[in-house]
Amino acid sequence: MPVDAGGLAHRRGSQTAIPCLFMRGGTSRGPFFDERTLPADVATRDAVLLAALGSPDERQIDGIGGAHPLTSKVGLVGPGTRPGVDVEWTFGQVQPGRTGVDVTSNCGNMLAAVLPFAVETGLVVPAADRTTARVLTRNTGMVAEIAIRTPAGPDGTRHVDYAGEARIDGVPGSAAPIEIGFLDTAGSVAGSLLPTGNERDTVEVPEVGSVDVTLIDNGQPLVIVEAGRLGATGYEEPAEIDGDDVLKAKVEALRLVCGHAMGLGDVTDQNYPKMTLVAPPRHGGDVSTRSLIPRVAHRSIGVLAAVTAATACVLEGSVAHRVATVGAEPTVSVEHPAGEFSVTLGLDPADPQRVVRSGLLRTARLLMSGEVLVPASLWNPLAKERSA
Ligand code: NQM
Repeated sequence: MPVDAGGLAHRRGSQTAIPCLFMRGGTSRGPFFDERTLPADVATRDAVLLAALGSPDERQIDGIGGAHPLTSKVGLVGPGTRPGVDVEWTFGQVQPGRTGVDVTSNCGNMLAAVLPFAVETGLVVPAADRTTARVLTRNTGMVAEIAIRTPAGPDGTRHVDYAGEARIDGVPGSAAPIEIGFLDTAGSVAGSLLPTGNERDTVEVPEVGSVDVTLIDNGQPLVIVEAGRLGATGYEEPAEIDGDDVLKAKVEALRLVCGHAMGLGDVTDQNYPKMTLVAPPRHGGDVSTRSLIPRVAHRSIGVLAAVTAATACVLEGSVAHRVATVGAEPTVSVEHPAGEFSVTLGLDPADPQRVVRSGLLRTARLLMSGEVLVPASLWNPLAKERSA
């Protein structure tokens, strides 16, 4: 039987209990909800999500967030309402230490858990050993085709298979593969693949001087810069980057200037663009990366950040192309602190500089099924909703 996320939100003494599945998606994790069980009013919904994760406390001690951007995420899933779409979801980034639920950009890691969630909760009913669905990420209008394994058990009922042989760097052990194919991810937040129209720009930043960057968005808006240009090697451990206030100040100063150049305005309080420091590969891959998302170092690399960095590698003239060793191969191996991330790019035969699709492998796992509790003073599902 599929796990039922538990029906409707309900009162439990002084608290409100909300059905939720706690899932790992790729190298991220967080609670997933059937969005129909949450408050319809966005301000109340966001207050509930912040309380559920424990933000704005930096340690998220009074919630179930993991006190790091990668473990402080939520997924709000619902049935497809548009033609050709089976499932729709909204990704929410909740930052430790900050208020607000950011729904502006994508998360390809959390995306990996969406179809498993939909099967677990009966939104999608599997009919074969392999279930494919088209999933719309509402944040940016991105559609992905996703395939998971759904074998039949002894009683004939199909379930999500989490066990398998697929390994992704950044997650211990192995699990069942989840295949993700993206089409048309260019310009997810910045409006176009190259928002300045250039493969490489030179920007002036008082803290850094004159620096070459590639400003690009193939699913995730990125500033790509040679690590050496910021006084880094590009091979640092994430903890070294997090502990280097001088480097982080340079990165943030560069990010603010590039935010304007990308047409994103003042990005001081935004979670984009993310920053990617590149260097020549060292472990048999095509390029080495260190990501900041955007103020904390990523333990590996985001999914659409990897797609976007791989795309930059094939663009002659880009900062990434300069240090990368990409050949005619359609698969780009992006090295990161925990290993590597392979992205298979589909190039336009008429224009091999144009990436028209990308494919990659992730894994996910249902970690816990139950209810998350928030104070009923924030949301009382028995009473008329009020704005937070
Ligand atoms: O870029 C981190 C992650 C992400 C987002 C981030 C992601 C993506 O690793 O698609 O997956 O950049 O904030 O989960």
